[in-house]
Amino acid sequence: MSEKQVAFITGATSGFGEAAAHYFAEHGWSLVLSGRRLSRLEALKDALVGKVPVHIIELDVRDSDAVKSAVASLPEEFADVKALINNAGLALSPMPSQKVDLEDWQTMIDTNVKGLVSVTHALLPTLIKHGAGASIINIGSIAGQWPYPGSHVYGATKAFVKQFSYNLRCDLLGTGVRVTDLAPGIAETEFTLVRTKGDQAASDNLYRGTTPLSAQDIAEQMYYIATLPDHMNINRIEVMPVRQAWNPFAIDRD
Ligand code: NDP
Ligand code: 8X3
Repeated sequence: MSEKQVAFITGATSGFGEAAAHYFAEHGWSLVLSGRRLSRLEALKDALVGKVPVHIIELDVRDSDAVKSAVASLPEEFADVKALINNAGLALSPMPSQKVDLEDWQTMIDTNVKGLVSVTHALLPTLIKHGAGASIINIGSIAGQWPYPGSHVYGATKAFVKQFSYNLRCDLLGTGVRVTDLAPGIAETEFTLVRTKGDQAASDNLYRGTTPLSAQDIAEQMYYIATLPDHMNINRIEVMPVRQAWNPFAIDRD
C-alpha cells in the first residue's frame, strides 16, 4: 500500500473496536487506539506494533477536554486521520425504565451521545483536511431503529447516532468526507457483561444456543465502509445474524 492510512478507533480495548484494530492492522493501516483501560491498550499495541505504527491514548470519551487535547497532540505520523471509528459505547440496565437508576441513563447519554459528538467535533477539521476518501463510521445499533423492552435510553442514544450521521452528511457535502451509521444486531462481545454490570451467567445465557454476530463480522463491515471507492457513501448498514428477527407487537389485555 503506497498511501499511509490512519484509523482512529474509540473503544479499542474490547469487542468491535479491538477486532477492528487487528483487522485494519492486517491491512496495513496505522492506528490510533483509545479506551479507558490502559493495560489493554498496551497489550494491543504490543500485539500490533510489529505490523503497523500504533499510538494509544488512555481516554474517557465523556471528558471533552481530554478528547480535544488527545486529538490536538496526535504525533505527526498519526495526524492525518482518514477513518474515524466512533465505536466506544455501552448499554446499561436492561430492565423497565421505571426500575433504572437515573445515573445509568446519564452514563449512556454521556458516552454514546456526548462522547461520540466530542470526538467527532475534535476530528472534523482533520477529516475535512484529508478530504476525499475520509470516513466517519458511527456505531449505531438496531436498537436505534426498533424498540424493545429494556432498551429505553440505550436505543434512544443509538437513534441519535443515526440521525446525527445523516445530518452530518448534509453539512459535509462537498468536503469528500463520508459518514455511515453502522447498526449491528446481537453480537457477542463484552457488551452484555457491561450491560448487566458483570452478570456472566446472564451474558452467557443471551448468546447460548444461537449464532450471534462476532466482533470480527463487524470489523470487516467497518473495513469495507472505510475502503469503498471515494465517490461512494453508504448511509446506513443494519446487520443482524440470520438467527435474529422481530417479535410481534405486545398487547396488554384484561
Ligand atoms: P464492548 O463492551 O466489548 O466494548 C465497548 C468498548 O467501548 C470498550 O472498548 C470500552 O473501553 C469502550 N468504552 C465504553 N465506555 C467508554 C468511555 N466512557 N470512554 C471510552 N471508551 C469507552 O462492546 P461492543 O464491542 O459490543 O460495543 C461497541 C459498540 O457497539 C458500542 O457502541 C455498542 O453500543 C455497539 N453495539 C454493540 C452491539 C452488541 O450486541 N455487542 C450491537 C450493536 C451495537 P473501556 O471500558 O476500556 O473504556
Ligand atoms: C445492541 C444490540 O440487540 O442488544 O446494540 O439491541 S441489541
